[in-house]
Amino acid sequence: MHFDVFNGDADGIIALLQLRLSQKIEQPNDPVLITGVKRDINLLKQVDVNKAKSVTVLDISLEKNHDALVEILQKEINVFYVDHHRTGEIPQSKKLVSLLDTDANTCTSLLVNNYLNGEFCTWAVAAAFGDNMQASAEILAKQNNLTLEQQSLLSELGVYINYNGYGRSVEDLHFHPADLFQQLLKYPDPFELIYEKNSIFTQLKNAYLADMDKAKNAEVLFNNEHCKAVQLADEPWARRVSGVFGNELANASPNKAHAVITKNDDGSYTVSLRAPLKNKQGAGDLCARFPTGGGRAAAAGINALPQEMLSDFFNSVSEYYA
Ligand SMILES: [Mn+2]
Repeated sequence: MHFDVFNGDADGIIALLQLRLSQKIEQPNDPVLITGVKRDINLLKQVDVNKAKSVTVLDISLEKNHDALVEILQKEINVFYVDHHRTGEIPQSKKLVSLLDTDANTCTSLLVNNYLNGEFCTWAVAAAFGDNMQASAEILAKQNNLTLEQQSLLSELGVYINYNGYGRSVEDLHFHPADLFQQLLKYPDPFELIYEKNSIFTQLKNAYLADMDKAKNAEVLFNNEHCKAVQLADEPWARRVSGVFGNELANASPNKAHAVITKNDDGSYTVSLRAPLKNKQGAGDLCARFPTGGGRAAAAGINALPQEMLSDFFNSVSEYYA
C-alpha cells in the first residue's frame, strides 16, 4: 500500500497533484490519502506502518513529524519527503529520499516542480501564489511566458485553494482537502478548470469573496509601526478566512508584521503570524517562544495562546521587527 500524506493547503494539494499527474514517475496503485486542515500537520503518525510499503510526504514539517518518520523508516518503508518547513534533525536512512529546502522564497510545489523539470509548472505557479510567494511565482510565470492575465488567474486559483484549507476542523471547510485534490486531478491544465462554468474554481471564488467581505470589519487589537494584530470572530467563516486575510493585510503593508487572531472555545487564542513581507524572517522562532507555537520564518502560528500572554506576544513581535 502507498500512502500520500500532504498538507491540506494549496501548496500541499498542488504538490501532490503535480506528482500524481506526472508521466515521468512511476505511479502508486490506489494510494491512501492522509490530509486535514492546514494547521493539522501531525499527519505522519496516521500512516499504518503494518500496511505501508511506501509513503510520500508533502508540505508538513519534518521536525513535527520526526518520531513518526523514524518509526516508518525503522519498518523499512520507503519515504519520499518534500518540504520547506523546519526540519529539525533529519534521520539518516537509505529508505529516505528527501527534497528539503527552508529558503523563505520556495515552497513544496516549487521543489516538486524542479524535481519534475517543470512538467506542470502552471500548477506550480498557482501553488506559489497560494502560499503567498508572489515573487517566486512571478519568476516562474515569466520563465514560462505566462501573460499577466494568466498570472492573475493562477494567483486567484492558488489563493482560493489555500483559503479552503483554513478552519479549526474539516467541518469548517467547503471541501475536504482529499476531495478537493481528487476533483483537481481531473485538470492537468488549470486554465481548463478556471474557464469551466460552475466549476470548483467558481464555487471557491464565491465563498471566498463572501467571507472576505465579512472580514473587512475586523477589530484591531494592536497597531504600531512594526506590527498590526486584528481579531476575527470565532465562527466558521472567520476561521476559514483568517489566513488569506492575513496575506492581504501583509501585501497592503509590507513593512509590518501581521497577526490574525481568533478566540478558541477554551478562551485561548489561535494566532496566525506573518513576518513583514520586506523582512521575511523570525515568525517561526517568535511563535515557538509560546506554547503550541511554531512554523516557518515567513509565516507561523500558535494553536492555543493563553489569554494572559496576548500582550506579551504583541510586544515580542513589535520589538523583534523594530
Ligand atoms: Mn507550503
